[in-house]
Amino acid sequence: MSIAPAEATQRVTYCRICEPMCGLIATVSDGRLVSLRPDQDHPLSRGRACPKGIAFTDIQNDPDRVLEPLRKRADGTFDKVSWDVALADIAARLGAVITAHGGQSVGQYFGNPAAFGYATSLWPGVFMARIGSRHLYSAGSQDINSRFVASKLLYGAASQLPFPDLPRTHFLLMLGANPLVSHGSALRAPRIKDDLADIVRRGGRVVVIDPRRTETARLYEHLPITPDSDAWLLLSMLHVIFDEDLHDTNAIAAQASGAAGLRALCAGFPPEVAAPRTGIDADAIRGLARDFAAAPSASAYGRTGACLGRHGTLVSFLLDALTLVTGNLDRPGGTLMSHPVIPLEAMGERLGSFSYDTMRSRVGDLPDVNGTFPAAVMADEISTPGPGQMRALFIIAGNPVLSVPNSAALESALRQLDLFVAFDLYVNETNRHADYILPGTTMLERDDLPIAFAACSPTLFAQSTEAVLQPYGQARQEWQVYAEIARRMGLSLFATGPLERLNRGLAWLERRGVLRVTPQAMMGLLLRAGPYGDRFGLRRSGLNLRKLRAHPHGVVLADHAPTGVLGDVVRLPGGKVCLDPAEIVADVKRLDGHADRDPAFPLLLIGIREMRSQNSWMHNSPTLMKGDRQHRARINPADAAAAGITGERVRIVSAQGAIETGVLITDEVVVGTIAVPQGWGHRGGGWQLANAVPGANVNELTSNRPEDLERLAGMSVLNGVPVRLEPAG
Ligand SMILES: Nc1nc2c(c(=O)[nH]1)N[C@H]1C(S)=C(S)[C@@H](COP(=O)(O)OP(=O)(O)OC[C@H]3O[C@@H](n4cnc5c(=O)[nH]c(N)nc54)[C@H](O)[C@@H]3O)O[C@H]1N2
Ligand SMILES: Nc1nc2c(c(=O)[nH]1)N[C@H]1C(S)=C(S)[C@@H](COP(=O)(O)OP(=O)(O)OC[C@H]3O[C@@H](n4cnc5c(=O)[nH]c(N)nc54)[C@H](O)[C@@H]3O)O[C@H]1N2
Ligand code: SF4
Ligand SMILES: [Mo]
Repeated sequence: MSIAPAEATQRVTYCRICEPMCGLIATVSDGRLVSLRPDQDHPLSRGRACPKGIAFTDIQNDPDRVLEPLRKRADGTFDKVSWDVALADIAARLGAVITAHGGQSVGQYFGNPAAFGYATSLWPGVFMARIGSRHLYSAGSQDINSRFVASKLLYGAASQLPFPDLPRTHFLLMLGANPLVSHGSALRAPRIKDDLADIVRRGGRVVVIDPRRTETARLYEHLPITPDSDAWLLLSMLHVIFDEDLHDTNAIAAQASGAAGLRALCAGFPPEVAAPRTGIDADAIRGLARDFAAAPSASAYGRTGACLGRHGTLVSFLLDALTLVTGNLDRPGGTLMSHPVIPLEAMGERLGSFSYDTMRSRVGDLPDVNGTFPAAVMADEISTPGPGQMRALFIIAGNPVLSVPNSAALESALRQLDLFVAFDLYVNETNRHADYILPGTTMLERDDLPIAFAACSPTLFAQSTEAVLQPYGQARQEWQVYAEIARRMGLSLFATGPLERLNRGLAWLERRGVLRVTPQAMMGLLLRAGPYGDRFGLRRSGLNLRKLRAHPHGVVLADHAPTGVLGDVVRLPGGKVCLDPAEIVADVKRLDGHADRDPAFPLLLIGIREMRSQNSWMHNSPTLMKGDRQHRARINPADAAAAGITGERVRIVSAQGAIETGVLITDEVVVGTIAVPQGWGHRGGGWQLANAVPGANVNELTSNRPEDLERLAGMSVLNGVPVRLEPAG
C-alpha cells in the first residue's frame, strides 16, 4: 500500500551512485521526489538496493543543495547569481586566460559521479579538446588507471576491463576488493552477495586476500596479507604453477606471447621468498596456486586494494596473467572480456582516445593514461610557474581536496587559479575555493544509458532511463553548460578534436534537419550501429533508443557475456596477449629495490569503504548518518598497546602529515596494519550535517610527490602508506 499522496506517480529508473546500477522506482508528486524503493522487476537487481540508493531521497531534497549558480565574493562567501551573469563572466574570463596563456593552461578534473552520466562524459571532453587543454585529470588516478594500463600492456586496449564470470566460476580469487560493502567495482553484479554464496553452494571456493577481515572475508576463506605485497604473492603463485607444470600449454599457445619471459620473471619468487613479504606462509601460497590451477574454472579478480599500492599496474597485470596461464581467460567460469552494448570503447580505441604514455606531464614527467595525467600532480601544475602552467580549472562532480594525496598542497594551490569553476550538488571542501559553483543535476534529473562499467556484466543487459524529475531550482546538465560557454566564446565544438570525423557526419545530418547534435542523438546512433543495434533497420530485431524505452526495467540480451572473443579484443601485433612487456619486466626488477622500511613509521595504512558512505559525498544524509557514525581508525590490539593508545582518539603520523581521529581497537586488521576510512574531514562547505561529524582527512597523510607515485600509471599510492601512532594530544 502506498502512503504517497493520491496524485503521486511511480517512475522506473536505475541508481547511478555506484556500479551495480540497481533498479529503482521513484515516487514523484508535484515534481518533487517523495521516495525511492528497489525495483522488483529489474532483471539483474530483482528488488535489491542498498541503503545509499534508498537514501538518495535525502540528497535529492537536501536543503543544503546548491540550486542556483554561486559567485564567490571577496570575503569568501557566495552570492546567488543568474546563469546569464555567471556564464557571461566565465566565458569572458576563460577567453582572457586562453588569449594570454593558451588553451593548454586550462584544466579539468572529472570526479567519480561524473562517470555515471553518458552526456557528462562527452561534451566536456569535446570542449577541452577544442580549446587545446592539456591539463586533464580524473578520480581514475586514485582508483583504476593502473588497471587500464595493465590492459594496455596485456591487450593493447586500455579500455578493456576483464571481470569474473561469477555465475559459472568454481574458484574466485578476490584480492583487494570488498564487494559486500562496495557492491562490486569494475564488475556489474547487483546481487553479488547471492552470486558469491552460489559459488560455494555449487561446491566452488571464494578466497579473499585482504589485510583486513572484511565483511566479505568473514563469510569466505580469508588469507590476511601485508598491505602492498600482492605482487610477491601473485609472482609466487605463477612460480609454483610454472615450476610444477600446472600451466595450460594449449591456452598459452593459443592466446599469448611472452610466456617464457613471464616464467623467467617469476623464477626469483618461490613461496619462501614471498612468505616474509606477504605474511602468508609458503605452504599456503603453494596450496593456493595448486588449487587455483586445478579448479575446473577459476578467475582472479582485484579492485582498489590491488590498484592503489606502489605496484598497482603490475598487480592488475599479474591477475590476468594468472588467469590466462591456467587456461581461464575468455572462457566460461573464468575471466571474461568486458563487452559494451553501446560501442563507445570500440570507437575510442579506433580514435586513439585510450592512449598510454603518448604525452608526459609537465611536472613529474609522468605518462598520460587515456589522455589524463595523475591528479596527484595538479597542485604542482598550478603552483609551478612556466609555460603550460595551469591557470583555470573546471571540476565536474569531484572533491579532490579530500580524495587526492596531500590535500593540503592542492587546497593552497587552488587559491592561486585565475579562474576556478565547479559543477556540484554541494559546496564541498574543494569548490568552496571556486569563483563559481554551478548547480549540477542529480542522477534523477537526467535521462541516461549505462556506459563504462556496464560492460563488465556477466549477464548481457541494456537499460535506459528518462529523467524522473525536472531539475530542481536552476540546476542544469554540464553538457548544456559547456555548449553554452562555447557558444558565448564563439567556438564551434565540433570543428576539430578527437571526434571530428564522427561529428562532421553529425553536423551534416543536423544541417539537413535529420537530427540535432546532442549527446543523446550520438548515443542513439552508436546503440543502433553497435553489436546489438538495429543497424538502422537492417537488423529488425536489434535495439534502438525507442525500443529500449519501451522496456523501462531493461532488457536481458544474453544470459552470459560472450566468450571466445579475445581475438576481437587484442589490438597488439600478432593478435596475442603479451605476457612480458618491457614495462612489467622493469617493474618486477623494482620490487627488490625498495629501501628498507623507515623504523619511524612501522605501520602500514590502508583505506576502508563504509556501507553508509559514498566516498565523501553522502555524509549529509540524515538517514545514512543515523546512529553512532564517527570516523574511526581500526587498530590491532598489539599495535595499540605498543603505541600506548588507551584513549578514544589517536594521532596518526606519516612522512607527509598528521591527523587525529577516533579509535576502534580490533583484531580484524592484521598486526602492523591500520585501516582508516577515506572521504572524511569535512569542513566549511555547505553540507551542514557532514560538517557536524567531520572526521579526519586521511589524504593529509598520503604523498603527491611525483617520485612517490606508482611508476607505470602514475597512480596515487593510497594503500600501504607507512605511518606511526601516537596518543592524541
Ligand atoms: N558503500 C560504498 N560503496 C562503494 C563506495 C563507497 O565509498 N561506499 N565507493 C565506490 C568506489 S568509488 C569504488 S572505486 C569501489 C571500490 O570497490 P572495492 O575495491 O571493492 O572497495 P573497498 O572496500 O575499498 O575494497 C578494497 C579492499 O582492499 C583491501 N586492501 C587494501 N590494501 C590492500 C592491499 O595492499 N592488498 C590487498 N590484497 N588488499 C588490500 C581493503 O582492506 C579493502 O577491503 O566501491 C564503490 N562502492
Ligand atoms: N586515501 C584514499 N583516497 C581515495 C580512495 C581511497 O581508497 N583511499 N579512493 C579513491 C576513489 S576510488 C575515488 S572514486 C575517489 C573519489 O574522488 P572524487 O570523485 O574527487 O570525490 P567524491 O567524494 O566522489 O565527490 C564527488 C562530488 O561530486 C558531487 N556529485 C555527486 N553527484 C553529482 C552529480 O550528479 N552531478 C554533479 N555535478 N556533482 C555530483 C558530490 O556532491 C561531491 O562533491 O576518491 C579516491 N580517494
Ligand atoms: S548498490 Fe550502488 S547502485 Fe545499487 S542501490 Fe546501492 S548505491 Fe545504488
Ligand atoms: Mo572509485
